[in-house]
Amino acid sequence: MLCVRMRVEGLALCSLVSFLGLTLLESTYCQHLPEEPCSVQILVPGLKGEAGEKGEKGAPGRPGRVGPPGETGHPGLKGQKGLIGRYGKMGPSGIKGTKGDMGDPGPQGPDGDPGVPCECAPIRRMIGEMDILVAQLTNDLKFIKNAVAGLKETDSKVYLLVKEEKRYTDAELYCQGRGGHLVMPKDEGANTAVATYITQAGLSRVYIGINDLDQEGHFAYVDRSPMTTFSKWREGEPNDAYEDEDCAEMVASGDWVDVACHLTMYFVCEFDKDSV
Ligand SMILES: [Ca+2]
Ligand SMILES: [Ca+2]
Repeated sequence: MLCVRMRVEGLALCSLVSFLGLTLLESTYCQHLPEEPCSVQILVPGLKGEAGEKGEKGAPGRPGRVGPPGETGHPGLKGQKGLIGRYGKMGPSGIKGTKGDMGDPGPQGPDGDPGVPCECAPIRRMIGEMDILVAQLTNDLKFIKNAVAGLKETDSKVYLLVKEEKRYTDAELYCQGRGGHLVMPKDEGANTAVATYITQAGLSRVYIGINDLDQEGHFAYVDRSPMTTFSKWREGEPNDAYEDEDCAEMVASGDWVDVACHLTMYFVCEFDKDSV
């Protein structure tokens, strides 16, 4: 330790220090000269001492700094197969495939629950009425088909050859059901028109609207209008053969023949043009 201090100043300063009560500081600085505190002292190092005994092994030092990277090592062995990865994102839709074959029919299903009892009478009645309507429509359709097949018309009449074999009265009812009668040729022109009609159809005979049902031997038209001057009976007709010929047919030549009314044959209806 080096303590430099002027003596005079030291006296004054030390007095001040003592005065200030800093006796601790004084004893520290001037402990080697108790008689003359606060004198100048020069301390010289002593001789080098002998080597001390080897100390005990010190505590482990701190870890050193990270060294530079080493050389690349040889490739290691292939590792084991890893776990299955997560599903990837859904890819875009593919092209629509071709339709496959129809599968086999499945097994029959179980029986259904029993139905609820209903008031069937009205429904049955309704179904019956519908059946009648269907029958009527079927007949109408047949009529239309006949009509399309070939109506024949003159200035005042429309003739329809019906290719359904019917008895005389049924044939007349058929024509009446459509607003007409069995054909009633009342002049040569009308008779020729009907004759041509059946000839062109390849037929040899049809019912016409003439009969003597009301009074034997007195032929009249089916609408009960009387015969006038015109008639076209084939020679030898009407002969009422077997006393059973009260109806009339027209043959391909246009001549009339009285025949039995229960025969079934095609027939020709006529309709007034005004009512068609
Ligand atoms: Ca007769
Ligand atoms: Ca006859």
